[in-house]
Amino acid sequence: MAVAARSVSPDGWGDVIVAAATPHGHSALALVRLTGRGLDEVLRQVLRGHHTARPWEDVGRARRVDVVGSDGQAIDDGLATVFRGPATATGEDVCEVTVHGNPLLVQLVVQRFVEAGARPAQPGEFTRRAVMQGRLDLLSAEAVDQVIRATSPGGLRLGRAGLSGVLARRVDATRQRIVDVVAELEARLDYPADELALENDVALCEALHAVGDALRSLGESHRAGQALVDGVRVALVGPVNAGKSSLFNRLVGRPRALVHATPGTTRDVVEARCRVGPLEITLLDTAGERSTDDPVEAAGVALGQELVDDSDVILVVLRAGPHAVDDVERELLERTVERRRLVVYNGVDRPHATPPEGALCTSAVTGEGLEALQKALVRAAGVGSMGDELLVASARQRDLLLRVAAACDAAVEAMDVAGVAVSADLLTEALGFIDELTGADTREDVLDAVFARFCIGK
Ligand SMILES: Nc1nc2c(ncn2[C@@H]2O[C@H](COP(=O)(O)OP(=O)(O)O)[C@@H](O)[C@H]2O)c(=O)[nH]1
Ligand SMILES: [Mg+2]
Repeated sequence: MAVAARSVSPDGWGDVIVAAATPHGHSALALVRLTGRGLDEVLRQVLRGHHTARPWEDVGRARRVDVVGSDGQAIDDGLATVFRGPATATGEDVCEVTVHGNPLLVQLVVQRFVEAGARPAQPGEFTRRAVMQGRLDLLSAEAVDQVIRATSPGGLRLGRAGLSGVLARRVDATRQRIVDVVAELEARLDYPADELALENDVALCEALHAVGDALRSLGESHRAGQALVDGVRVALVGPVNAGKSSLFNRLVGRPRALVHATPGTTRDVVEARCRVGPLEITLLDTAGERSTDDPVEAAGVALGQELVDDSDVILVVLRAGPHAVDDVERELLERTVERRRLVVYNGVDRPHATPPEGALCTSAVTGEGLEALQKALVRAAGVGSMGDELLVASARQRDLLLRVAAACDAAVEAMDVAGVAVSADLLTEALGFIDELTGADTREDVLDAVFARFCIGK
């Protein structure tokens, strides 16, 4: 979503924006934030201090205030704190007003500030201001969003690491290494007869390979990073009566889905969240696979398939036998072969169960194999044997990291074939990608894309 045209003052500050910084809902307190040039003028119309005439002049201290309507009546009372830019969250003057946590009240307070000259903020606009004012680089801004969205302790750690600048420092160091190589290549172009050139070529190529490899593995950590921040959607599919709903209940830890020996019991898609190892997993239980004359069951099967297409991991639940693989199972295995999936044979407690050797096996009745299944789910989500390495959770970051890595590889190849000048050009292009990554090159469309997914008030 594009941010509306802003009137920007000579110091680069934007117009006054306002938004609730806490979620819509009933709570003890809610926070309304404002920032921008001309903040005092807005506050002067809306805030009435209990103990001081102009609470906005009492910088950095929470002051008791009434939020006053245009009729002079108090809408609510609360605390207001004003911070003066540039040493603030946005780099501009900021005011935080705490009121009672009623969504209707919050709406009235925001509306009142708008009447007094503020503008409702766009998603992420506060953080965007911080980037525009040089208070945050783009990597840290994305980390703010990750800290807010994280669904697991690992996701929180990842976001916090981004905020602390670890990722930015790693990227800066890489940039410097590439700049050094470009400088060396430019020197070659100026002094082509340098006798050391050949020997140095090997060292340069090794340096570039190392940079490319490191960035590629960082870029590829995106799947694990995203799983930790956003969680993972896992859909259970399989023939009727394989035990999908029973396994679903086992994983969720409570009898959430209906289980019955009657085939076709599950019709609607049932969704529940559970914690599996380090991850928050959203499990989807679907209607069993079979051709049916019942239009409601058929609609359930179709809905299930749509949601399955949208999930990160597919858990194919088959009966542990004894029986040969039938057509329904064969078709299901073929249909999901390209997807990230786990095949589990359920019902190993039954007499004569004959699951294939080495397969993942469970009993939803005794709980056998559940732990192994949970571990396999975590691995399938890409969060296998992770140590404390740095991860990225933004697709934008992944794409740019992989582009820089590819440019480094191409530059190495060009050294032998197309020549040093081409290598230098490719690396200069790579530096452009790095600048886009960190936000050193803050193009409006890049900022639009990054902040569109933020929540309003952040
Ligand atoms: N013995 C045994 N029975 C199971 C197991 N899992 C499910 N069942 C039974 O199989 C029937 C169908 O189970 P359900 O979870 O509704 O299957 P779904 O159609 O795949 O969702 C029920 O009677 C369950 O009690 C298992 O691991 N062992
Ligand atoms: Mg079921």
